[in-house]
Amino acid sequence: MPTSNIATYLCEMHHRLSGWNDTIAAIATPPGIGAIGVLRISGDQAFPIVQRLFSSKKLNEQAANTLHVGYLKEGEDILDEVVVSLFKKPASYTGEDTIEISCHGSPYVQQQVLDALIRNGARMAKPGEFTQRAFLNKKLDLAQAESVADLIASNTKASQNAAMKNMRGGFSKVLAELREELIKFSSLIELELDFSEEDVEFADREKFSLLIDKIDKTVNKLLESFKLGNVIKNGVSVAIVGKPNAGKSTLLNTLLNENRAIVSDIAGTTRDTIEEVINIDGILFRLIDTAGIREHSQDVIENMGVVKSKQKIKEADIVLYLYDVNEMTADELREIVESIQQENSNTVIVANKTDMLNGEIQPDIFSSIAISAKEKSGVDELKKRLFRMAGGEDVNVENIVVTNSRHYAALQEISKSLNDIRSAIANNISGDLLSIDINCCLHFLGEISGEVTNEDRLDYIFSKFCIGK
Ligand SMILES: Nc1nc2c(ncn2[C@@H]2O[C@H](COP(=O)(O)OP(=O)(O)OP(=O)(O)O)[C@@H](O)[C@H]2O)c(=O)[nH]1
Ligand SMILES: [Mg+2]
Repeated sequence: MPTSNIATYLCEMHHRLSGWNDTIAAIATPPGIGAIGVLRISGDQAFPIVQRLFSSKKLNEQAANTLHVGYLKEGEDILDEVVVSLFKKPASYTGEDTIEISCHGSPYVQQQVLDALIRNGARMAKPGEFTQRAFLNKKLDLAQAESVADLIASNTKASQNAAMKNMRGGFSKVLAELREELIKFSSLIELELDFSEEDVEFADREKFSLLIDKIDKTVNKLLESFKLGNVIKNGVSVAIVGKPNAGKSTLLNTLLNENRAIVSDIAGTTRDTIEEVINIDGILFRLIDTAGIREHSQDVIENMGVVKSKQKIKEADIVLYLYDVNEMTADELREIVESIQQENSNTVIVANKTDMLNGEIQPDIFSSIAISAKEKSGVDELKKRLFRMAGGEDVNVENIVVTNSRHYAALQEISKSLNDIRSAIANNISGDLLSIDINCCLHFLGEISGEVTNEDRLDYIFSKFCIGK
C-alpha cells in the first residue's frame, strides 16, 4: 500500500475508534418541564434511525430544511406526536445529516425518545460534540465555536454582543488571513535556504517587515481589548469601604434598590462581607459591602471582618471609599485615601450624608462624588462614574473584543514571536533561524482558529459545552 493510502487508512481507523463516524443524539433543550423539548440527532445514520420510528413519510425523499408532523412509534408503542426538522449535509449546523425532533416537553417523553434513538443505533452525544463536529467539518473555526459557548452563557447585552460578533467570524478570520500571508513569506524564505550558496533573496525584506508590522498592530489592538473583554465576560468587582457608620450598607441597598444589607446607627453593623450584583448599562458590577475600617476594635469578630476588607481593597477592580461628610477633615481624608491608593489605585471617593450637611463640604481633592445614600441623591452620577471606570463607554463601539483567555494567551505568544522576528530581521540573522521564529508565530496564529491543535486540547475545549450543543 502506498504511504498516502496508509495515512488515509490510519486516519479513518482513528476516526472510527474515537467515534467520529457514529451518529450522535442528545436532548438539546434544558432539563425540566417545558412546552416543547427538542432532541437532536446528527450523522450518516440520522435519517435511517429516525425513519425506523417515524413511519408516515419517507424522510430521505423530503426536501432539506422542511418540517413534518407525525407519530414516533417503536413497534406498536406511540412515543409521542412530534415535528421533525430535516437538515441535509453539508447545509446543517454540524455539516452532517441532522434531524431535530420537537416533542412534548415532558422530561419523561424526551427521555423515552432519546432511549428509542439509542436503541436504534445512535450514540449519546458528549458535551459540545455537535459543535465539535461543526468545527471538524469546517463549518466554524475554533474561535467561532468557542463563542457559541460564550453566547449560550451570555447574561448581558454586552456579553451577548461580543460573543455574537466573534461567532460570526470576528477576529479569527482576520488572523487567518494574516497567517496565510505569513505562510507565503515563510515558504519564500525556506526556498532561499535551498539556494543558500547563491545568496539570493526571494522574500522582499521590506514587504516582509510591513507585514510583520501589520500583524503586530492587529494583535496589539486585540490584546488591549481583552481588558474590556474581561469586564464584559466576568464583570467588575467594587469593594465599598469606609469607616463604621459611613453608610456603606445603605449605599449597597440603594444601588440594589432593595434592603439587602442590615443598616443601623450602631457602628460595626456589618461583620462579614456581602456581595451582590447590579447591571449598569449592560455591565455587571459585583458590589462588596465590607465591615467598616477602623484601626483597633475590641470585638474579635468585627476585627476579622476588618482584615477581610483590607484584603478586598487589594483584590477589587475598583475601590469605592465612602465617608460621612460631617465626620471627616480634609487632612484625615487625604491620609486615608493615600493609604488606600497604595494598595489599589483604581479608587472612587464618595462623600455621603450630604442631606445632613452642616458646614462645608470638603474641597474637591479627589474629584469625589457627593451623594446621599439614604435620600438616593447623586447615585446616578456615581453609577456613571463606575461605568466609565470599567471602560464601559467602549462596549458598544463596533470593535471586536477578545473575551477568551485561551485566545489572549495565544495572542501574547504571537506578540512575543513578532518581536523575535523583528530583531532577527534587524540583526540580519540567517534564514534558518528566522524561519524558526516565523514558524513559532504561525503556530500560535493557528492555535486561535484551530488550524494547529491536538485532539486532547480539542476535547478539553468542547467538554466545557453543554450536552446537546
Ligand atoms: N442622613 C443620612 N443618614 C445616612 C445616610 N446613609 C446612611 N445613613 C445612616 O447612617 C447609619 C449607618 O448606616 P450603615 O449603612 O449601616 O453604615 P455602614 O457603613 O454599613 O456601617 P457598618 O456596617 O457599621 O460599618 C444608619 O443609621 C443609616 O441610616 C445618608 O445618606 N444620610
Ligand atoms: Mg454596614
